[in-house]
Amino acid sequence: MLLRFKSSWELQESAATPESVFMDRRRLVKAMSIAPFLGIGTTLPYGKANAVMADPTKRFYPANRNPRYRLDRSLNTEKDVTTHNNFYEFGSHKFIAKEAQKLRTRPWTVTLDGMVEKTIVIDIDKLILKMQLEERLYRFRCVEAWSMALPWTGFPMADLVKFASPLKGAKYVIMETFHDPDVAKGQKQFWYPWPYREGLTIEEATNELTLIGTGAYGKPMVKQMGAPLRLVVPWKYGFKSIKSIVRFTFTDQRPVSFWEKVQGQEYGFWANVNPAVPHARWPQDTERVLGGGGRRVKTLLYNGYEEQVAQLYRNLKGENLFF
Ligand SMILES: Nc1nc2c(c(=O)[nH]1)N[C@H]1C(S)=C(S)[C@@H](COP(=O)(O)O)O[C@H]1N2
Ligand SMILES: [Mo]
Repeated sequence: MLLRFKSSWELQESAATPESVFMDRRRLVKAMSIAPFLGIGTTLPYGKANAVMADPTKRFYPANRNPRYRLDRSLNTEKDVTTHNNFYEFGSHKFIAKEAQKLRTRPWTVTLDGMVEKTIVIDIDKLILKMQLEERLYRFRCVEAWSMALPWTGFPMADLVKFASPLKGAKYVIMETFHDPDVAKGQKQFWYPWPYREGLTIEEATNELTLIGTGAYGKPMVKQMGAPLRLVVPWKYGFKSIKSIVRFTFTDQRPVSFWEKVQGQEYGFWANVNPAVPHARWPQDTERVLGGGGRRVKTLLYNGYEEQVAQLYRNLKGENLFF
């Protein structure tokens, strides 16, 4: 059935779906005007209107690449990166991609709270619309000694911190993943302290490298990689880069993160990459490149980002900076 464009949206709005799914009028008009196949006043198949509504941020991809961030190695293929994942909510192995498709990423609400001027609760698409997306090529290193290099899309976390207006006394930001054991069966494993939680100092969160990832390979983030938004901190071990975030809480207390609660001796707060400091279970001097047929390369201090981040840690004495 063909409907006039406007009335197809009206039909949507009267449907029994949570209010938060719907874009407000202003954004709707914007979304319409940028989609070349959707001329206002023309007709379109109902299904297409639905597709735009499903992820109205699609039009921002691919974002312009920021040329400042260069790699010393070739990019992994999209397949390498989307078929080998850590996302314990969907299973404690690497092949969770199919299971992760159960995650519903629209509607998605993000809360910014704690030591902020005023708590903000915002729809993911409204949040992304406020931010400037860009593409960056980064290395990524898991503590399990595998690594990859990929094009992320996202926005500087510094912009999110600014938007949140933290109070002067705030020193850390805690991030939290969704909690829905019916969808994410891994969250039925009661011995883990769900939801997944991670933290950064405000200085780390506002470092130029720190991204809130919304996509990769020129597309919105796939679910197994932590849609619709995740952290990307390339100088730290992978477990710091928390996926599918629903909450940012500003605080003056250093948080205890998910893996630190599980095994504090092995996974600490700082978790900066350092080839000279072996982990209890994995030596860290070299890493296996995903999709590289077993190829190993030397691991770099701060994963190669020493220039951008070393100053964050200069005055921290007596801290275990590397786990
Ligand atoms: N919510 C959540 N975030 C997470 C994890 C997880 O299990 N749950 N695993 C972490 C670990 S150990 C790594 S190495 C990276 C993996 O990201 P990737 O699957 O995109 O490579 O996600 C991190 N973020
Ligand atoms: Mo990891």
